[in-house]
Amino acid sequence: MRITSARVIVCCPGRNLVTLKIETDDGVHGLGDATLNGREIAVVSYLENHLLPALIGRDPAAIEDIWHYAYLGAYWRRGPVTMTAIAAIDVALWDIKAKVAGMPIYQMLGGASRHRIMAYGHAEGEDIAACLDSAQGFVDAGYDAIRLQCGLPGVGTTYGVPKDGQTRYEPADADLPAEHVWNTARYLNQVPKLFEQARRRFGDDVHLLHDVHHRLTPIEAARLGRDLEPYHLFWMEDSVPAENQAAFAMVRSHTTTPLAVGEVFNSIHDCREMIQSGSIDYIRTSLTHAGGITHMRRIAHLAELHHVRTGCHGATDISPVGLAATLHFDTWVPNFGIQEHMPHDDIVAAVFPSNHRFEAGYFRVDDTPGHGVDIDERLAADYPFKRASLPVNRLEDGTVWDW
Ligand code: CS2
Ligand code: MG
Repeated sequence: MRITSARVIVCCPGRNLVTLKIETDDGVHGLGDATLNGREIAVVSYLENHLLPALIGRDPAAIEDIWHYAYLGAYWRRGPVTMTAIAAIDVALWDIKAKVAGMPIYQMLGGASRHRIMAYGHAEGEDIAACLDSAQGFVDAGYDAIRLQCGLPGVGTTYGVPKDGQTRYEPADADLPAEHVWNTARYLNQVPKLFEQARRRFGDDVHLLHDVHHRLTPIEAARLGRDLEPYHLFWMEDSVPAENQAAFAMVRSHTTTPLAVGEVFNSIHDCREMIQSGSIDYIRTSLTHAGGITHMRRIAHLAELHHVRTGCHGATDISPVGLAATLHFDTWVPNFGIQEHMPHDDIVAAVFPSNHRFEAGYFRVDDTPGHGVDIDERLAADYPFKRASLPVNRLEDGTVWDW
């Protein structure tokens, strides 16, 4: 069996999505997700100019060899663009291998470790009351886990809260970066009130999560973790910017609030220290941005040795292809924690018909060979790429800050 073609399909059915399609001389094709929110065309260029030409004529079954050819062979290693490109190839090859074997990907990995996958939904609102009303909808829908994000008094736009007119939160909503304003003090005062009211309204059993989105210093994160302890969160995510892995040990030393990190990571080296030092509880790396199934498996095995569970990134900038591959990974991985779920618009489901099911807060994959997702290329062509940039965040004095 040989690879005969490898093409990138870029479309924008409500948001930009990048798909790699690898075709073979046996007529079997595989799809991978190459979406990197706000940097899509960089990944397209890396694939089309540096990786895909070298795939033609290769054996698609040689996944490990092709992975190392793309990673070690690049010389300039790692980074989100490189590792998203490699991930797209990896997932497409796993899709092909599983289709040829007549098995769903989770069976190729070693079979199911669970019969359903717990997901968490995104409750959000411009203030505490609106956020809790949004959360009520998830409770009524049967979710066992809900992320809470709310606006801050006196701060115009903040992460995770739809702006006027947005029915669903999509941060990459402007051609060039929108500029947001941030106030840490107001945030640190507001979030404990949000969770205190949430526990009062919803009780102790529902899992509650929160995403700090990289905006605190270690001591501020330590304070927030301690202030949230009475509300026993499932996790506090991305509490500090993660280049400094040692910062997580400092936060950990001050609080028992579980710590999650990793959606911006793209290799095991980004998280090895913090996993080995026991500084985190959940690793959030995604198959789409961290080298695909082949590399994500390595990260999960390291995490398993240190009581760290997975909590894969699953925002809408992970395409249905990336999500489906992740669900097969979640079905298999022994140290599964939770799966993020931000539903795509209906039109996205039309472009990417898929077989996995979602009901009352839980995913289930079926036994369709591969990852179970395809792409309607004709329909995709009706939605051409439209540049969209993630925001830039500033403090009130104009200092650029983490978004
Ligand atoms: C967020 C993401 O879902 C999350 O946890 O951190 O939505 C993130 O803001 C986007 O993926 C950025 O493109
Ligand atoms: Mg996040």
